[in-house]
Amino acid sequence: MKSYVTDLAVFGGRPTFDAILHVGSPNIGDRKRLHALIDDALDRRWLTNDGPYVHEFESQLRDLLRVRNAMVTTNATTALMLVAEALELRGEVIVPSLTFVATAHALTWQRLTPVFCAVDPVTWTLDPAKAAELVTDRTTALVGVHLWGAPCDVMGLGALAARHGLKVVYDASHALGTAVAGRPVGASGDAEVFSFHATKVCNSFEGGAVTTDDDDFAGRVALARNFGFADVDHVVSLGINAKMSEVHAAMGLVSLEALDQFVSANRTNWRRYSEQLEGIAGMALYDPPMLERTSARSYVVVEVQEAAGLSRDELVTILTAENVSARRYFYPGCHRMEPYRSQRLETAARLSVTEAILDRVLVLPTGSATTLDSVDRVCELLAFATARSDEIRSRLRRSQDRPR
Ligand code: T4K
Repeated sequence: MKSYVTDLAVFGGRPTFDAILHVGSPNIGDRKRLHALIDDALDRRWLTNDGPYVHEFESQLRDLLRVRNAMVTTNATTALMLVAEALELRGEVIVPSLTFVATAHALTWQRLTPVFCAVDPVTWTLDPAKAAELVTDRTTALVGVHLWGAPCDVMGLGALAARHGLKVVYDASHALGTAVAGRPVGASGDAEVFSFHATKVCNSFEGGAVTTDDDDFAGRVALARNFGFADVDHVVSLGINAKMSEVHAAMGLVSLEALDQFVSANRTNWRRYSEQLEGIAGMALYDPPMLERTSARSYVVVEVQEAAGLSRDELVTILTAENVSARRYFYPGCHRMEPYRSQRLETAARLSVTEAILDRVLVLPTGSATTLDSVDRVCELLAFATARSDEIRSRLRRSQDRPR
């Protein structure tokens, strides 16, 4: 508990946390079960290439997401690349700049041109009306991102795609556990892509998946994932190695078994953040109003508004010194990262909503490794800092001005 501004670690006080409280600390399921599964794989001497755990993981994903096909991959970035290859995308693809850079990089790696589009100011997901303005005769697809588990305007994007004969792909890396009107995301558009990276609600250390109801397309993805092999000695298309190993699939299975527990921990933390942040000026919890949506609450995303009296970056400085690893995801936006920054200078003007969000966004720690006590202490810090914003700001400025 801090009593004076000088108690803050940024001004020399003792940090609130002895060890770093990570924003993406992994959820870890039953270790004994994981070890047993790995032992079995070793005994079986079948370590990768379409093994039994990969099959089981895919089968469980199909059931969970209520989708006809789920193909697991090394990670979501390669999953996006496989989708672009299997859909034979060419030319330009419309995509939000408000996403992890992997969404854009996967397209660029496929020699496609990402065209960065504005997001809706309330949902922060791809705005179909703005996307419509960017369609040219070179456009072949739209890639929507279910940002922080908030589903895109699937109807609006689907209608736009149908009008122009475009493919639609959803980057659902954040959206395991999101359902709209009781239906899990995973079966919309031509394909959806999930991530099972260590920081995701369900992780396989590294991993991803392509999900789709289209069986022919799924067959093409499965081929592309394994060098294009249709059978032994029989290569029928361009492919790459994007196969998930048995150890990764074992971790995925153990994570899925504990998914309800992880989601429950997230929801408990989210409610506590919601209660605590309500009383703090300028701390608006991102929770877009969407009808009949359920969310795994895997992310706690705060918009730092004027009323906080401190900027988002000042708060990040304060929290980091206290050993709270809060992040500015996805600052400064793909369009301000290379290679995109040097390529298209006109994008910044049309991305003013995106840039305003990226200047204010603060992602706070959650997940099963974050206790309610930690949530309380993070919120206490935010309450303390915002209540003494004037003094803190002038001290921060003075310390910046001081010669080193
Ligand atoms: N599309 C979207 C919308 C995405 O958000 C992502 C990935 C992708 C596509 C691509 O998915 P993958 O190809 O990765 O499957 C992290 C993740 O690496 C990345 O997967 C994720 N999004 C992104 C949002 O976050 P970084 O660069 O922030 O990672 P890093 O190493 O800074 O770690 C983040 C936090 O988690 C830190 O507080 C440290 C902590 N952490 C991390 C790891 C790996 C741990 O405590 N333990 C760990 O094992 O990207």
